[in-house]
Amino acid sequence: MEQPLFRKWRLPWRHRMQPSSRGHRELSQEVVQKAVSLGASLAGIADADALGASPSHRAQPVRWPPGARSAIVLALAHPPQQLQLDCWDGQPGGTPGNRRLIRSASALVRWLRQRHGTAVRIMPYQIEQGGVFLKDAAVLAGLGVMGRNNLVVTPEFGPRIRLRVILATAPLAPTGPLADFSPCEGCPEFCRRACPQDAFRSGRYDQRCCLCQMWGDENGATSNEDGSISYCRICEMACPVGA
Ligand code: B12
Repeated sequence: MEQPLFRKWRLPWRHRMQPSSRGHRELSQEVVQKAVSLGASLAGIADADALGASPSHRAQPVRWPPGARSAIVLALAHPPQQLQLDCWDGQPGGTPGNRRLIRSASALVRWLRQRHGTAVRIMPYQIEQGGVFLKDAAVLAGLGVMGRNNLVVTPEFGPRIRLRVILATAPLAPTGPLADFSPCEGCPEFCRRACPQDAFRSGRYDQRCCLCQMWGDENGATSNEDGSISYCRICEMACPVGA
């Protein structure tokens, strides 16, 4: 029999706490503020059903934890001054930046359980390991919009962020999507023109070109002295938004 992904989702909080929509909004804001106080550069909430129906999840359905009602999205800025955050160093968690995101997410999970008795789960990074599509989550949570570089572009940090999602059974008011933010409109596409593999030559992002670049990176092109790997980030760094 399939194991429930939320071990504690039948906690009595459901009976104790039936917040009004104002209550949902207040709780949502409290969660976002807490996430930021725990180290996230940005945080937001997406409705879990809307996320399940988002373009990537429609194209490739994932195993969805039963009872999930909200997706809490955390972002950590990865600015050019802190390149080490994105070095794949062979340690658990992959990169120092991802480990920081995991630490913030774990602390938020503890807080949500203790303070609100909410059942929560940090979702894995890889889709094949049960993860969700993080960019779709970030867009629905209002952290940013899909840019022409195929990345989420935020007003504050452009596309130079890394993401993590926590699913929760609590009904939290969504904080997005963003209105009135169209950073790519009228832009001469610095990102697309800068791609060393010309991955946008067809007018759409071609994952195969990107993978070619990344294999090259693994084979030495951008390996660091300590053996860690810094994968290509040229389409992120070329973006003037939030720079
Ligand atoms: C597999 C993967 C890769 C693969 C394939 C990428 C791909 N897009 O096909 C490879 C290894 C090539 C790769 C490359 C990179 N990746 Co990657 N990758 C992932 C991973 C694990 C899954 C993404 C995936 O398979 N998507 C499915 C494909 C089909 O989606 P897609 O091409 O993006 O197209 C979808 C969206 O555009 C969406 N969409 C389009 N329009 C709209 C509109 C709305 C409203 C919504 C909601 C959605 C939406 O629908 C499309 C169809 O599904 C995610 C983590 C995660 N769990 O989500 C990170 C992730 C997407 N990668 C990330 C990054 C940073 C990179 C790289 C810069 C490499 C690097 N140095 O880290 C490059 C950038 C390439 C690029 N310009 O897109 C970040 C993106 C952060 C951001 N600002 O958006 C993520 C979220 C990981 C993280 N640590 O946060 N990646």
